Amino acid sequence: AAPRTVLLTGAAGGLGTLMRTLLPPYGYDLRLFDMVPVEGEPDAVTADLADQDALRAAVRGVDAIVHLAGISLEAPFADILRSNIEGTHNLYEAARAEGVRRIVFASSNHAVGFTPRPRAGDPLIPLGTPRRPDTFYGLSKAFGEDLAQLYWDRHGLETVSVRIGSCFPEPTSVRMLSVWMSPADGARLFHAALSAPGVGHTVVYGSSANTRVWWDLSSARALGYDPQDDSEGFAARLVAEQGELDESNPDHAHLGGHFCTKPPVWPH
Ligand code: NAI
Ligand code: 15L
Repeated sequence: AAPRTVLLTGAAGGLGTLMRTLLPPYGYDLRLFDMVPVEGEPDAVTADLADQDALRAAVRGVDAIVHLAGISLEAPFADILRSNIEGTHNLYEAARAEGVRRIVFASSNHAVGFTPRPRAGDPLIPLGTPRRPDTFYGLSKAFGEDLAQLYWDRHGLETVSVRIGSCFPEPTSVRMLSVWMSPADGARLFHAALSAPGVGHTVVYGSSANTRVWWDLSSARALGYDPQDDSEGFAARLVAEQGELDESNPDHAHLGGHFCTKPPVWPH
C-alpha cells in the first residue's frame, strides 16, 4: 500500500512504543497521541481521550487510526468508563466527524476471557464464540467491538477489531505460549488490518502462528496476515520453570488466565 498517514493512539505505551518502530517500514507516516508525553517525540500530541477538541485536531487529515490508548488492565469501573468506553466513543465520533475511513481497534482476548481454555484435541475457539468478558476491562473491549459494528453499519466507518493475545517481546508464561503475538507479527497484523480492502467491521484474534494456539486465525489470515513466528521455541524453558497448565488450577481454566481469578490492576 502507498504510504499513508496513521494516527497511533497510546503511542507512549508498551505496544505503542513497539509499533512506533515497527510500522513505519510498511510505509506509514505516524502521528502520535497519548495522555503522557512520548519520549523523544516532541511532535506527539499529549492529550486525554476525554478532550474532544484535541481528538478532532489529531484525527484531522489522517487516513486511518490505530487505537491503542486506554487502560490496559483491570481498574475501577469509573476509570474504565472514562478512558476505555467514553474515550473510545470520543475517538469514533472525532473520526466520523473528520471523515476518517478506518480504525484498527486494540480489542483483547479478555473480551472472551471466561471462555474455557481448549484442552488437547478440542476445537479452536471460533470467531463467533459468545462474549464472556473476564473483567470491567474485558467488558470495555466488548463495548469497543460493538461500537465499531455500529459505526460501520450506521456511518460506513470501517474497523478491524484485533483481539490481541499477549504482545510482548517474549512470552513469559506457559499460558502465553498459546496467545503470544510477537511484535513483528503484531506489525504484520496491523499492516494487514490497515491495508486489506473492504473490511467492514472484522473481528480477528491476534497471535503468532503458535504451535499451542487456542483460537482460529482464519479471519486474520483472510486480511492477508501471514504470521512468521511461533512461541514454541520458548516452551522448553517456560515449562521447565512453571510446569504445564494444570487442570485443577482455576488460573489455568479459561482463556483469560488469571484475569478470571486475580486480575492485575492498572496502573502496574
Ligand atoms: P499500556 O498500558 O502500556 O499503554 C496504554 C497507553 O494508553 C498508555 O501510554 C497510556 O498513557 C495511554 N492512555 C490510557 N488512558 C488514556 C486516556 N484516557 N487518554 C489518552 N491516553 C491514554 O498498554 P499496551 O500493552 O501498550 O496496550 C495497548 C492497547 O492494546 C491497550 O488498549 C490494551 O488494552 C490493548 N491490548 C494489549 C495487549 C498486549 O499484549 N500488550 C493485549 C490485549 C490488548
Ligand atoms: C491484555 O489485554 C493486557 O493489556 C496485556 O497487558 C496482557 O495482560 C494480555 O492481555 C494477556 O492476556 O496476556
